[in-house]
Amino acid sequence: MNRLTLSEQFFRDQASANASGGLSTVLNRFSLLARMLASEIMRAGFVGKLGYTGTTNVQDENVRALDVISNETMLQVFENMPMVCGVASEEMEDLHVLPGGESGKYVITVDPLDGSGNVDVAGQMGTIFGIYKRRTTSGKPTLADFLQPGRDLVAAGYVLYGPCTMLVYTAGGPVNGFTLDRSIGTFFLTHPDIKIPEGEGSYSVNEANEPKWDDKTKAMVRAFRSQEAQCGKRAARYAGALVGDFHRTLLKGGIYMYPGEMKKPEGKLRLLYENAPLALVCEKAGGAATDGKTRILDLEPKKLHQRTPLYLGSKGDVEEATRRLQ
Ligand code: FBP
Repeated sequence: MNRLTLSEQFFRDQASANASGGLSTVLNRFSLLARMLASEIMRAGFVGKLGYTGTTNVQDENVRALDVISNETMLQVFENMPMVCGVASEEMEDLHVLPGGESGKYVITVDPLDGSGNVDVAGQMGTIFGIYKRRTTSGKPTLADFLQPGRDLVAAGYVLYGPCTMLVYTAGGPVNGFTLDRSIGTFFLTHPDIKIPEGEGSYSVNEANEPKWDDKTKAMVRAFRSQEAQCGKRAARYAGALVGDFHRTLLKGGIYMYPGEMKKPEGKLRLLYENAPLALVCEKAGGAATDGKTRILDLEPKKLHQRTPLYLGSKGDVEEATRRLQ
């Protein structure tokens, strides 16, 4: 079967978006990053890179060797390419100005290695990315270039590292999924124009957090668990990696939840480089995403590492979960 390659699709997207040509170059860089990290992750066990570094990141999370490697690889891929002037990364406290990108008109938001807790158990992991046009017109990028609502994303997507490596993205149009043929290092279109199913699938939440939730959240999750949700019966699935849980939800339907907690109402997941990019992919596939009250894509970020609760998946599931939380 004559499958489209990722590069060919990028150029089609660029033409339809009347982009200047820079966007496809940026997207091609994420394809390169995906192939490099897929290789790193596959070799990590052999080269003793599965452990912790002994340091903590800005999120006060223990940092694994692969978190550092993934972030450094991402910087190598995007430094000295004229299209991108700055990056906001989960692994870096402040925005990072990319050398050689001063005239670049894009900024990127990246979770280089999502689900890194799965690294030493050969579980699913991912990379999540968003691409914005900078708001300032020249010079070094500022916070204003990054603190944009998700609805202003030019493109967004994720890479899934699992039994196969997939890259799924939207440039404002359809959501297309590509699978890596490792033997020739090329992504091929395998999932054209993905649409999230309605009325079926799984609910995905870490139920061990139930004691931390408020009563409305407990009751809402219990409705899904007890098969009493009006949107239909759901299986329980939780991979412990947002990208893995979302990819299953995108293809099979249902809902992924990371609720806020009584002591941490903002929850765990980060708006700029986790929730907003996946919310764009989800909405372009016909789904929905809220923080339990507001559409994720309408949230105006105030800080680079701002956290929000996340309800992401089939429109009927997300609307019901959100309704039950009011
Ligand atoms: P990072 O690994 O990038 O920090 O992402 C956070 C995350 O690992 C998600 O991938 C995953 O869905 C969630 O945390 C799991 O959290 P918990 O272990 O509390 O259920």
